[in-house]
Amino acid sequence: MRQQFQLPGAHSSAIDRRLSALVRHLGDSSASSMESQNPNQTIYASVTASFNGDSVFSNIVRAPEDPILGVTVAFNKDPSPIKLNLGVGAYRTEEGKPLVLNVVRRAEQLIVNDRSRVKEYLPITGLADFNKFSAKLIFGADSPAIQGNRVATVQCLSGTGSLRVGAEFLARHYHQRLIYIPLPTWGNHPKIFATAGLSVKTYRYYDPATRGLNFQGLLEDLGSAPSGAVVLLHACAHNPTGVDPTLEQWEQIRQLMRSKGLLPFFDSAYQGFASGSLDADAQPVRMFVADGGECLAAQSYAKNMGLYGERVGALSIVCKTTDVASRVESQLKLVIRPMYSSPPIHGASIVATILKDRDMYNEWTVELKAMADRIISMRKQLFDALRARGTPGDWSHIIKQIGMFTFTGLNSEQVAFMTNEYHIYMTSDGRISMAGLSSKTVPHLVDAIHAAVTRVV
Ligand code: PLA
Repeated sequence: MRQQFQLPGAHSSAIDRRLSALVRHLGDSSASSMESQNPNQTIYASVTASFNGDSVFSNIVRAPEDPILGVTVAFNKDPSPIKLNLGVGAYRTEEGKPLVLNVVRRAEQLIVNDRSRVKEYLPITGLADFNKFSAKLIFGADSPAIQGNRVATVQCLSGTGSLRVGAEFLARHYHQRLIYIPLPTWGNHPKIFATAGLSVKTYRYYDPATRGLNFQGLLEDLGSAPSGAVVLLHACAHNPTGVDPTLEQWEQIRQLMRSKGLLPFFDSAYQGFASGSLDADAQPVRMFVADGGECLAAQSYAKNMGLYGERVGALSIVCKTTDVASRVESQLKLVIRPMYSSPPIHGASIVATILKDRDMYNEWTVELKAMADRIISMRKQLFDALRARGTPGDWSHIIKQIGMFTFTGLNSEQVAFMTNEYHIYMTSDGRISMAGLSSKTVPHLVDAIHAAVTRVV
């Protein structure tokens, strides 16, 4: 019997010995009982087979890199000293360095020095103060929904995790499984919702001809959506287009959606990054809450507090009554517990420390405004430089668009050319992260765009 354990043709006696020891160990315990149940198919056979050659995963097909995060993977492999990463939406300083906000460092110091803080598990719903202040941040301190105690807020893993928990909740408990997302939208949206089991449809949003909002198309598509359908709305600084509805247009969208009973699901990943004001950027969400109706909102602190890798975010579900909100929260716990049990403590403690303290909150708003202003100034510099260079095309959309990204209108061949010839990395849809640009790198980008539009058609 033991002969079965021999590896045919194996020359490594060390491996042989370890394998034999392992199989003996298995044979002494579980294997013998399995053998007695099924004498023709022993565990020995499967152990030797997997060591013999073919992996049990040998049929796995290699997956493509993520269209956004894969840009960074390619960028990291490029040895060129002039390379520039305008792919992922991550803020960089004028020196091209990632930024940790001073107020975040200050909050971290306080946390580290506070010996009463421990590392116990948070509740399933996360840090209570974090949830309370996050809801206030997006809905406003005087929000009727907060005052009426009818918001269920749970701490989640940044914006993505908040969207995913919201999607799972809807798939389990909401009568309509259809969600409408804008065309185009952040590339992860359709995957998040489809993975949760929702059916995903698009509504018209961007008009390539005007490089602006296709408002008519949007109204028509939402107008013909079935009653009760969920609608994903970017709260501000639409990704990838940088095109937002005006407040008047938001009001029309609100009226249409409420009249048809469509359920708004806001993705708020850039609060404060669009205008530099946290309150102004939350205005569209607050309009929908002010009418007393229900909605979902996913918040991320990745960009506006620079907490990318800390994975801090919140999902809020605004309900009609306190009782419904508390039942909703009880079900959110059932979604979260088998997914990741409870959220991490550190990032949420940073956010809560800052949001709770008036002085730190103010310091944050100043630093946030400085980031937003630097992005706005990069728009102006890029636009001016393209004009000065005489690059063919109307580039006014660069200064009209809002938030972290410019949707340049460059096609995928032009993008590939810029990457190959100029080592400039961006997503293939022509989106560039303005936050990755600096005064020093504008001339290089302008050279690349000029060459792309004059040489690659
Ligand atoms: N929603 C939108 C609209 C986003 O653009 C992003 C991030 C998220 C949610 C999720 O962010 P979070 O999970 O980190 O909080 N979009 C980035 C990064 C900045 C990415 O693709 O993950 C982007 O480059 O588009």
